[in-house]
Amino acid sequence: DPYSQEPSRHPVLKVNSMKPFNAEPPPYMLTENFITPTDLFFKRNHLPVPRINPNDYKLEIERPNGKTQDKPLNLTLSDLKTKFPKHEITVTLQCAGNRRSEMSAVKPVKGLDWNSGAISTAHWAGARLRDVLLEAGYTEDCSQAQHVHFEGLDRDMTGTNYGASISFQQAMARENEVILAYEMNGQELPQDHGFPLRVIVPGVVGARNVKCLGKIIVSKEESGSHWQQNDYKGFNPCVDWDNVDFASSPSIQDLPVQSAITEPHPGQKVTPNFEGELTVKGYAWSGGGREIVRVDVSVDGGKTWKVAELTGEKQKTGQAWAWKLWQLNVPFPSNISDFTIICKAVDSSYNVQPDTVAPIWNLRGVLNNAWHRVHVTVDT
Ligand code: MTE
Ligand code: MO
Repeated sequence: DPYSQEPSRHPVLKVNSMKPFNAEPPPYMLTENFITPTDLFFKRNHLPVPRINPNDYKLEIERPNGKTQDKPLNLTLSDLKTKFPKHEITVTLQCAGNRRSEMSAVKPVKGLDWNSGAISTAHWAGARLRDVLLEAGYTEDCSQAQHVHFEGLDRDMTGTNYGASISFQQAMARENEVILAYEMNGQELPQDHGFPLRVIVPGVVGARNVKCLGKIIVSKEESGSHWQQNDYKGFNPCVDWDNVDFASSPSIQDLPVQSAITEPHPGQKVTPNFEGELTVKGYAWSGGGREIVRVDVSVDGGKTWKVAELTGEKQKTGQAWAWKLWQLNVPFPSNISDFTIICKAVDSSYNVQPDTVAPIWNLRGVLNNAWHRVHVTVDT
């Protein structure tokens, strides 16, 4: 059993698949802390989690074209920690499949049944990818350099490793703050999150944040991996498995603006607090470093809206890599037995969320960022 050496996991997680291990925290726990406690951070594995001896570990980086005779640059963990400045960032990761269950409610899709918990925030530390690429001999003006491939050390029965790529420009731009992380929340990376080294690409879909990094390749082409080419792409709602052409869509990189309600939970029996109000909580985040500037909440099906109070770390303009948590006390609707709470966020480019799922439905169930709705009943 390739899964016999898996790490232990927190029992509170909702398991969407055991082998490989995929799980999310209960929504209300997600917004109890700005930084998600590591054991509650969502876990998304396509393959068995590899066991890696840190003493034997080496990251291999291919040299620039034209220097192909050169040996690759090999870095040990201690090289990565001592030869490059340590860079620390707070970054939210979201799986493209977050909130897929609402998409399958419209029409079945292929994929794990994530609720709204395939998103979490951590404090990461590591070496800048840019510094490592410069050390390997790459410069900003390398014309052959278009994409940076990351190869994981996890592999399937046929010997295929997990892999993905980002653009070379994304990797090299200082302001993008892409790092090769060896720490998560002040501790060494846990097995589930990519021990001993993973790439953190702020603002970019979880799938490109390759864990258990074995090799980095710079190329003229995008990664040929299954997860880059034949998965993690968006399509028109009328595209189905009989006519899908994966080559016709670009791979998902930056994610769109997102928000969700974490409290109350769907179906909850709610009661007014002593001031006759209901407390609603949630998270909001956008890709590409765009900051969340507003979250709107409605308890009357979208007729009237109130603005929620945002909390979170101060982040630089264009480098808002982490989510905002939000909260709002709304007047408790009177004389009804049930109602629906809705939230929607606005980012710094004034991007907004679509109001329903059906027009953004896609066969793989990715990129669901429709207004989030939670239906509750009044406890009388
Ligand atoms: N890296 C490797 N090596 N193997 C994987 O299966 N899954 C990717 C990405 N990196 C994956 C990987 C996907 S789809 C996501 S959403 C994130 O890791 C999840 O990161 P997490 O498990 O730390 O939350
Ligand atoms: Mo993912």
